Amino acid sequence: MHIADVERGNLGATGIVGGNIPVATGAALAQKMQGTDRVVLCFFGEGAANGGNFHESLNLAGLWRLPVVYIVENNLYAMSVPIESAAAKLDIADRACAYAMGGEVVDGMNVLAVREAVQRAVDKARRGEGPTLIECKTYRWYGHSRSDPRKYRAKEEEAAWKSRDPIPVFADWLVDKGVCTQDEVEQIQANAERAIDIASDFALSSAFPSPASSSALFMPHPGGQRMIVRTNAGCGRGAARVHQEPAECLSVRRFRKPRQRRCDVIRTCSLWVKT
Ligand SMILES: Cc1ncc(C[n+]2csc(CCOP(=O)(O)OP(=O)(O)O)c2C)c(N)n1
Ligand SMILES: [Mg+2]
Repeated sequence: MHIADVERGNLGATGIVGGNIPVATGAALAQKMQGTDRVVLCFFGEGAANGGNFHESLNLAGLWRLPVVYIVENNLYAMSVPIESAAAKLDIADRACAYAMGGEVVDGMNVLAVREAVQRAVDKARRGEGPTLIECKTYRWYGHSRSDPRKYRAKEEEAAWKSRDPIPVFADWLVDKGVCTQDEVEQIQANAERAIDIASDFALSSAFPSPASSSALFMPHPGGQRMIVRTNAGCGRGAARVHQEPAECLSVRRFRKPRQRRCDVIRTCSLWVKT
């Protein structure tokens, strides 16, 4: 979730729900002021659309005709809260007219429908015709987090959405239309899994940066820095010794149960080290 790649134009996610919406709006204002033809795509959930950030941002984007496409992934739940309990109107796209921009509901399970809607909105923004709000009706397979038992929704509802999983549905469509063969689809799948394996192996086997070289992983704390450790070499003070030699571990705050991931047992713990 919390990823960013600024060099490639990904300004990152934020732990503040809806916090990315004003950031995207500011980025779109920058594009307009600099006269580029770049268009900002801004993704968020339907829960975020009930926050003030959403309304303030869309108001300014509509007023200033900014080159931004707001894409709300309406997966029916904000954590555990069903949209019916949180919004008086169930189509978020209807809110676009309040800010003088186009609003469109799209089947978020249909890859090509989403692509076409976004392409239209991007073309419009490039013509100087301002922002669009696209609402993708979709679903989230799993819980909001690993500790979410999903008691707020029915297994039948989950199964009905899962039967429309856009990845296999789109793969079948490609084969049906003769765009590619079943073998090619399986090869693409295998390549994707391999890329994920390589990336996660690289992450797990990489050394932790030292507090001096990174501000991202470490948070200031009186007397030291908070450090999040993922390790298969023990937890708590042991992990501090492995990753932070010769830092002195001040205290271990918590650790989660070991979990099995492929062949590694990974423990996650949070501790403070003296630097
Ligand atoms: C400002 C703020 N309020 C509350 C939270 C806690 N919180 C994290 S996710 C979430 C639900 C967001 O709902 P939605 O945008 O629909 O995202 P989804 O749960 O579908 O991923 C909440 C309330 C937060 N991170 N930030
Ligand atoms: Mg949601």
